[in-house]
Amino acid sequence: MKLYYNPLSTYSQKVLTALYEKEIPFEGEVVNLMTPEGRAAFEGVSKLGKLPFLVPKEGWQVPESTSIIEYLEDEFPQSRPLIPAARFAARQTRFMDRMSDLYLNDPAVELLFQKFGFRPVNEEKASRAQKYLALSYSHIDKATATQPWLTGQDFTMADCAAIPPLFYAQFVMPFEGHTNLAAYYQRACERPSYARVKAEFEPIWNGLLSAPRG
Ligand SMILES: N[C@@H](CCC(=O)N[C@@H](CS)C(=O)NCC(=O)O)C(=O)O
Repeated sequence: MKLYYNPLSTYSQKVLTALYEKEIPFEGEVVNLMTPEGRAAFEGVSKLGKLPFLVPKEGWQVPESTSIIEYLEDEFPQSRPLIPAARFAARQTRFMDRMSDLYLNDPAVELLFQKFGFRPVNEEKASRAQKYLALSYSHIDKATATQPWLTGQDFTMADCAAIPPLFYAQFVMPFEGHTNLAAYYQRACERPSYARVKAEFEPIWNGLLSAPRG
């Protein structure tokens, strides 16, 4: 099973966190979508051109981070579950996964890319992104006041989705005033799965921050 990913990509980090939680072996191939050659080569593998992308030895090749985790859940039933068996808890997990992708990950990336010049500054998009990010912060802060993880006592797909964007979100909206959110992210950093993901991407990120920009 091969995973096409980039260590800096939040959606790749979401799937890597799930793979490490589940202790499922895979072959990783790093893709660089920032260069025309890297993008063209990857579009030969997946026309969608989006990371992550999972290619099992046989059968359906899976794009979309949530679908990849659902695939892992079904195909590796002995591994640590990331979607609870109980229907209500499963629905909550899937709901928080969607909320994290749409109203935390995408806005954090929009603001980060505008801040660092990868996307043109657009006040309207920025203020919408800030609104969603603030709502997500409040929600996570409230949810984690009484439980360690987003949907309860267990680490789930919702946490795989929410944690990676929080690293970048801090650069555009600090956690100040959200002590439970800050503690939640700290807990995530101590979780072996995400700690492993972070150990791979953080040095690359720090290198980018310290590189001279023209
Ligand atoms: N909904 C997709 C989003 C994937 C996505 O946007 N990935 C980014 C990297 S984090 C990407 O491939 N961007 C390249 C592009 O949009 O051209 C998922 O959950 O996997």
